[in-house]
Amino acid sequence: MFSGPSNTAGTIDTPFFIIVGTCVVLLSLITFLIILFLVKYHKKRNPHPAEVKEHRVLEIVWTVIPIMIVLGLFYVGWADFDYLRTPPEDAMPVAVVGRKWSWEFEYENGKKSDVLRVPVGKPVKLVLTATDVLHSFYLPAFRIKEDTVPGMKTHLWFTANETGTYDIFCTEYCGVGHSHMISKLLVMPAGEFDTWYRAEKAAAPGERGAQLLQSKGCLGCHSTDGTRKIGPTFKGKYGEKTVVITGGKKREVIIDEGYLRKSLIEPNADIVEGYPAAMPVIPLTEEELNEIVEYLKSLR
Ligand SMILES: [Cu+2]
Repeated sequence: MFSGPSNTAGTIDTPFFIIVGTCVVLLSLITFLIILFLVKYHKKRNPHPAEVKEHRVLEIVWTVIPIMIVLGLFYVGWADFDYLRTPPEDAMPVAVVGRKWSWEFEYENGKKSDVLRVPVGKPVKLVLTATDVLHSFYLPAFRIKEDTVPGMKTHLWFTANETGTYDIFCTEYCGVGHSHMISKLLVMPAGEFDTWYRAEKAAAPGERGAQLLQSKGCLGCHSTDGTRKIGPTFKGKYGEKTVVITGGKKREVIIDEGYLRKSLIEPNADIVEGYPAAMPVIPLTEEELNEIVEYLKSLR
C-alpha cells in the first residue's frame, strides 16, 4: 500500500498505518457511543431504571468482529515480519561492525568503507556484529534497526528503490559516544557502484592517517577543526604544551611525537586536564600508528 525509498519502508509503513487507522476508527466509535449513552440514558430522561435482558445476536457480533480484526492485524504483522527476517538467497552480503565509536562496512572482496555503499534495486544482506559493547544499527528512512552484539551475528536486509543518501545512526543508549556513531548509506546506480567496488584503494599521502582516524572511530570524540568534543581537538596541538593528569598528579608536557604515540597506545596514561578518561584502547598496527602520528603532526 505504501512505498518508500526501500522495500522495507513500505513493508513497515503499511501495517503501521493499518493498525493506527483501526485504532483511530475504534477510538472515534467508542468515544461517540460513550457520549451518546451519557446523554440518551441520563437519569433525567430515565428516572426509573429498566431491566436489560441478554441479547445473544449482539453478543456474538461484538465477540466475532473484534476477533476477526485482531486476527487480521496479527496476520498482516506476522507475514511482514517473516518477509523482513528472511533475506533472499541472492542478496549481496555486507559485514557491519559497530565499535566505540564508529561503523565499519566490509564487502565480500575485502573492501572496507566507513559509509555503506549499495547498488540501487539489489537486495543487500547486512551481517552485523560488534567488537566491544552493544550497539544498535539504525537506518530510519528504511525503517530497519538491529542490535549488534559482541561475539554474535545478527542480520538485516533491504532493497533500495531510489538512489540517494540516507542517515545511519547508533541508537544504543548507555555509553558516552553512541550518538557520535553517525554514518551514511549511499544508494548508487549499479554501474557507479561496480566501478567503486572494483577500484583499488589508492590513498594520497597523508590521506591514510585521516581515513584511519575516521574508520577507527577517533573522530567521534576528537575534532580536527578545533571544536571541543568528548576529548580534546587534534587541531594545532603538535609542539604545544598541555597540562595532563598522570597517576593522579598534574604535570605539564610538550605534545611531541613520543607523547602522541604514548597517548595512542596507552590512552589513559596521561589524561588532558578537564577531560574524562573515556578513551578505549584501540588496537593499531605499527604502520597505522605511524600514519596517524604523521597526520596529527600536520594538523596545524
Ligand atoms: Cu553504538
